[in-house]
Amino acid sequence: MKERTLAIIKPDAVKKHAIGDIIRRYEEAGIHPIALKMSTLSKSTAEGFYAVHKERPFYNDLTSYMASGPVVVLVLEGENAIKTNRDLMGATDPKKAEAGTIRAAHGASIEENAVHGSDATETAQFEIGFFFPELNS
Ligand code: IDP
Ligand code: MG
Repeated sequence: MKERTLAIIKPDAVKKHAIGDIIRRYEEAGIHPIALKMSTLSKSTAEGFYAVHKERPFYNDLTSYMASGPVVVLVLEGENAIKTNRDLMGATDPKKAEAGTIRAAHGASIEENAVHGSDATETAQFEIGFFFPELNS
């Protein structure tokens, strides 16, 4: 099933100059960017995006980190894009991420783990609309 997912190349991966490598992995996996922008999120934008995590102990650190430098936000489209991207990303903790995944290659820590990817249909719809309201039908 052709679907869409939201991905973010996080500040640590942008700083390491891994944008090109990460987008190449999306393209090789058949999940193609249909929208893309680079910007530095404000703290309140990061808080809104991660509102689902607001009760978690790492929420304040996570949202400060996400606002600490430029990110690349992408909508990816392809067959089973949500799961394809989650498989490409690897486990949240880069130390536990399978070899060959983006987080194994570029993640620095459980927080600075290189990429975000929507985890389900509903979250993908919310996240795409959050950054690209013009795309939501
Ligand atoms: P996911 O990104 O693999 O879906 P989530 O559990 O949704 O993982 O967590 C969202 C983000 O919060 C993670 O990607 C990571 O940056 C950060 N995070 C998750 N767990 C921890 C933690 O235990 N300590 C610090 N940051 C965390
Ligand atoms: Mg998540």
